[in-house]
Amino acid sequence: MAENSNDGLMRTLSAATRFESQVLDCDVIGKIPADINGAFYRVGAEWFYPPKFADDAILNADGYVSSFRIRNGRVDYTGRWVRTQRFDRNREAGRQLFGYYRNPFTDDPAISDPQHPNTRTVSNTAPLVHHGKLYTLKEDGLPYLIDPLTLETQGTWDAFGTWKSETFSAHPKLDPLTGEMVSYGYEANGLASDDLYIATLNSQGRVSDSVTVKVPYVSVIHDMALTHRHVVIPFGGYVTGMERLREGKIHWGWDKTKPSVIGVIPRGGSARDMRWFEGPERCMMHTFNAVTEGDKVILYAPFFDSNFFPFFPNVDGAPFNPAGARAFIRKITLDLGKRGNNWQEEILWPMQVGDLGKVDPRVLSLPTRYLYTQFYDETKPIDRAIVGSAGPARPSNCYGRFDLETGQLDTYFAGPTHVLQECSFVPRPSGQEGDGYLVGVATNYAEDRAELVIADAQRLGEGDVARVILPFKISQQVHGVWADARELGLG
Ligand code: V55
Ligand code: FE
Repeated sequence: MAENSNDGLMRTLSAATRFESQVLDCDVIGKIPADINGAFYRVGAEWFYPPKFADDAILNADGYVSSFRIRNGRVDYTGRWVRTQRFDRNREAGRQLFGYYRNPFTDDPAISDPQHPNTRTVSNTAPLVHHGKLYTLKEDGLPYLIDPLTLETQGTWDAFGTWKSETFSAHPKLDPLTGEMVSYGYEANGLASDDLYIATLNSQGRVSDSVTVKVPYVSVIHDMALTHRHVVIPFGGYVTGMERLREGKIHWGWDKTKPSVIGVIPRGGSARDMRWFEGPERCMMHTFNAVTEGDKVILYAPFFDSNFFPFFPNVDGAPFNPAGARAFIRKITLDLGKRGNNWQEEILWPMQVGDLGKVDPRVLSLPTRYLYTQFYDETKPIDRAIVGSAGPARPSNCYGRFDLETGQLDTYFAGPTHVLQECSFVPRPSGQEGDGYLVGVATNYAEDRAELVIADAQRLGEGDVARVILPFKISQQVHGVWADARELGLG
């Protein structure tokens, strides 16, 4: 897998750090801007007990939540396991009771209620901050409520009884103008079900509108996009079914003959308003943003050419092809004014990028100028003797700000021994789009530790303004989010 861009994810995630920790008043290099007051929440995955099957997906490892609380230029770090039902049952048994990723038929016989998703979800994918609460998310179950200060797990959440799906996406979208959340659950009514539930939640966290539609085929629907008028649902390539699950296989296989699909439904629309567009083979995981312009829906997303995950095997038996696991920043235009299928796709920058992208949350669903993501810049110096042995083959050494207006790329370079995880955007209060900071964790392979880097998002080329030093490495995050202190009443 040497050239596979997810090599780093595989390796760093398999070495669990396992402990819970709190570091008060962390060492800081540089100066943390005084206008930053809030917390950077991260969610990732580590095996508390080793997996039952060595070839299982790392996506099946236990959820771990962490936070960097920043105030008055000072930082406290906290990291804890998410106490899911599954985590507690494993702890009771003293071993791993759960089998393959999203296949309850491979669980230990001690699990008596395998059909209920919340016995299995590991809540390891993304933090969510909405209506003054913090949650951890995983697309195969319900959110877990987390105390934003102590990171204690406080149980599952079903939008106060209003959420009508067994699952809840790890990537709901927050409308910055209305305070609404739009979210969805796929395989909404049981394992391999073709029901897709899409719902709007009001600013109090209650479902105000929902619809259930049938998908063209059951696939990973990992992320969505939101415009001021439409909900956009991309997926493709991965397939499942009760047959493969009963055979004891991992939940997903890759079927290169399947089209990629984008569903578009007006916000508040009914099932008959849903339109499905088909495109070429693609692995459609994360989005940046989308916008509706007249009759056109325009989606910006770092999609892969083909299967990104080596542990979800090709259904035709072909070996995993690392060359297909490459993400590029794409612009996909769908014309709702035309009948039938239409799909225009353009690659906006020639280089391969990491697929964990962000926009300034103030422009989510709205016209957008800047996309941010991590990528590997081969022209920057890299200490192969240090990173090469322990780190990934294509280390993300830069954060990029990709300017959709001018085509310009500004880069933050973390240093020759540093590998960056996903960034998050910290808006500067009352500023315009792009006015703020990028924060993200770097693994420093020279010092064997983690550092939180903070860079001015409008001056990425000047390097970071501060680095928060942890005296140890921390686990790979899947996703993170910045929360202003006022959003969670942190003080
Ligand atoms: C993804 C991550 C997941 C998952 C399904 O990045 C897809 C995509 C961390 O868990 O379960
Ligand atoms: Fe994700």
